[in-house]
Amino acid sequence: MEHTYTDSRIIKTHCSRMDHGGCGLLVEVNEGRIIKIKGDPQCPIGHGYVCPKALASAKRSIHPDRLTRPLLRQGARGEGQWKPISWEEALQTIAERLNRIRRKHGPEAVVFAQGAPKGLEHFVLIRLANVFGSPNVCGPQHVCHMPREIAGLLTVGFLPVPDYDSPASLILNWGSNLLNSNEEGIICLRLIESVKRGADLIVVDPRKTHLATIAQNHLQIKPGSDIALALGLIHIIIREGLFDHGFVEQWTVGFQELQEQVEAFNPERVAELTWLTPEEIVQTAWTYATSRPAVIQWGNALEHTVNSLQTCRALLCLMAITGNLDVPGGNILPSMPPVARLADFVKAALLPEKVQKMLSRAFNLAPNFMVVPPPMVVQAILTNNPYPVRAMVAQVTNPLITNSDARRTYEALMRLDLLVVSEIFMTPTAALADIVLPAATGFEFDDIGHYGLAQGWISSRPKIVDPPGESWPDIKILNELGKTLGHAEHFWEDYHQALDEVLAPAGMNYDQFKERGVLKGKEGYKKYEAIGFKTSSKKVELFSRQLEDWGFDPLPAFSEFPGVSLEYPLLATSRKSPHFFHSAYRQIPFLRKKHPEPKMEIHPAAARILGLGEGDWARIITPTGQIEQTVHLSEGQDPRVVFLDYGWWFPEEDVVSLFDWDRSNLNILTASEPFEPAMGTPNLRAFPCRIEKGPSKK
Ligand SMILES: Nc1nc2c(c(=O)[nH]1)N[C@H]1C(S)=C(S)[C@@H](COP(=O)(O)OP(=O)(O)OC[C@H]3O[C@@H](n4cnc5c(=O)[nH]c(N)nc54)[C@H](O)[C@@H]3O)O[C@H]1N2
Ligand SMILES: Nc1nc2c(c(=O)[nH]1)N[C@H]1C(S)=C(S)[C@@H](COP(=O)(O)OP(=O)(O)OC[C@H]3O[C@@H](n4cnc5c(=O)[nH]c(N)nc54)[C@H](O)[C@@H]3O)O[C@H]1N2
Ligand code: SF4
Ligand SMILES: [Mo]
Repeated sequence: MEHTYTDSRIIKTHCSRMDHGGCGLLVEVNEGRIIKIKGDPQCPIGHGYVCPKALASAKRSIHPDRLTRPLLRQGARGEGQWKPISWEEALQTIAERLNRIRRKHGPEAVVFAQGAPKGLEHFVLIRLANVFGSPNVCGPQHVCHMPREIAGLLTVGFLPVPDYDSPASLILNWGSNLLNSNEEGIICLRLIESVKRGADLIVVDPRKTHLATIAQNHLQIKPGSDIALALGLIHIIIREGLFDHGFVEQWTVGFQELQEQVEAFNPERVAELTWLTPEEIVQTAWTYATSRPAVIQWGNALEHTVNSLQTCRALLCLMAITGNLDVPGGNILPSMPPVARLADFVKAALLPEKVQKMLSRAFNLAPNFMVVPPPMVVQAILTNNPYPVRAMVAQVTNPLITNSDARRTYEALMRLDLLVVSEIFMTPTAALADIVLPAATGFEFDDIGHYGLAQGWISSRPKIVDPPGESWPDIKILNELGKTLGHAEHFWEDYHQALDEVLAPAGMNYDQFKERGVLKGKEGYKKYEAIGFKTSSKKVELFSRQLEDWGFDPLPAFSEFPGVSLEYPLLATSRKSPHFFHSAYRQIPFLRKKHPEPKMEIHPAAARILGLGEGDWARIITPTGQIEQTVHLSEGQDPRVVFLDYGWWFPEEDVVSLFDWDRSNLNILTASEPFEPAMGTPNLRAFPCRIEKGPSKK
């Protein structure tokens, strides 16, 4: 019988926690349950867009497998035996054990870990670490955003983001697939609108994505060779005099050195390195340099090789010498609204020695981004080098699936004296914990979106429904843990005060912010004309003295990394799925039905040689490990390239196998070395592999 709803209300909010969030939503609620989710056409961020993940978010909230009570491990680590305990007991136990470890090994022996930030909890976690005295907050930023952000800070003094508010003449879409990823709240609809308004589109991607099919040009690049293409484009733009002479003269340093650096990257050489044709390279250089304004939509794929920082530097040089920085329709510096300064909110002043003490201190750049790359934490746990790490407090992360070299990550987590994991579902990582804390998630508590992400706006995400059972928002968990650890003076009586603290400089509290929905910074372009660029020379540093002082290449440079061999003849790469967020949501039938199994995409010609047919299981093997995925034949990529699915585990399998965490998990194949020398990025794309027919013989 159909249920009739009596008193339904529509609440305006912002999508949250299915990814980084952003889209304005109209959520219909009845009797405490979400019954319908629609995009809000009035939202200045999403323009009414809504994706499959958001449509599934109500189902996630009421999923029967949600964690609802704090759990204490019984028996051996990973045996899957738990005892429900009260929050009081959980917090007391964690606090006692953390304080014991702090007394014995020092506060740096406790690592605070988070994956991709979802909301305010990331910054409350950093605050807790600073208050506790640990310099070690661990996160995946070395493969997510920091290569772009740090390259941006060094080169132009900010992270340039694409401006879709003003029309562009050309979009150069490079290693990004907004149609699947809507990365960092840059919603794909904005890019599509810009194309419809007349912008030309060039896509640089080893795969024929949907965007590539609607583009004027698709450069089907060899995975991992983006730096060579960027240097090749700079070579032609300088050689042909296509650069913005006025801007280069007035606003850059190191142009001469850059010109010498790219001398060797002529179209013929670049064509060999990238599998493109010299004509494609020359034409792209001309089109990019002569279309004004032109915007580079750059993505995460550029941050997944040992050339991550230098690739991003090269793209910044392109934006600069063509005069596309901070102009309407180009790559701009968004001004943030007047919210609390990050350093104040995280109480950075409590730990002035943080940079000297971080596990990543040897990486001159890594300390700049507040977080330690996970491989360094793994190394310290396993070797006590540079010092012992004995405990991890983790939230919003599933490192057994998302860290490079997953098996070594497993060994490290097994070795800890204490692992606390805050989660919404039991995951392979949570299954190894001593204490699992049930977290509330999107729609279940008041949150602020995009604080600290430098996109120029923040959004409100008011609570709409109650969280299940005894689950708590991560902000509340951290706030209560901070007080239980004995640091009440640095925390709040009630976690809602954290939200008010962020908003205070804007002259409003959370209730007033909820009414506003989105708070944007001041608009305006070419801010550098008044104050210069925020670099030491006040100009764009094509040549970076700072990098030179630190012992790194001061000019965007190309370094070779392990290529294919007879034993490992194919190049593997990956991309994000539109239906999942990294390792999450495979337990939600609405999403799983759209993508039931891990799929490897391979060209029919390559598959034929290997005897593989559509739907077969195949083993993918690298020097680090082997996994299995199903075969999907696709002419969308070069026969020398395979696209692997990323983020797989099987929530339907049993907990003792850690939900078959190592059967199809891409990161069983990846290594943490070699890595980018300044910030530790390993090769997650463009790694050589071998493929054989049949499932693993486990
Ligand atoms: N090989 C390879 N590795 C990669 C990448 C790649 O492309 N290839 N991508 C990298 C990138 S860009 C990133 S950002 C990282 C991501 O790495 P992670 O952030 O570790 O990835 P997720 O799978 O999103 O893990 C988040 C976990 O948080 C849980 N969760 C969701 N909402 C909440 C909440 O509100 N509270 C709490 N406590 N938990 C919640 C989810 O159930 C999920 O298990 O992975 C990196 N690793
Ligand atoms: N649905 C969904 N949305 C997400 C996420 C998710 O897991 N699922 N994750 C979020 C996070 S944390 C991030 S960082 C972003 C990332 O989102 P994006 O920046 O879009 O990154 P990816 O999807 O990893 O890869 C983008 C494109 O790079 C291509 N590619 C692969 N290898 C190479 C290469 O060597 N060179 C070039 N030029 N291109 C290559 C892929 O084919 C793909 O089309 O997405 C965010 N949004
Ligand atoms: S793209 Fe992200 S923010 Fe937008 S509806 Fe989908 S999950 Fe939500
Ligand atoms: Mo990411």
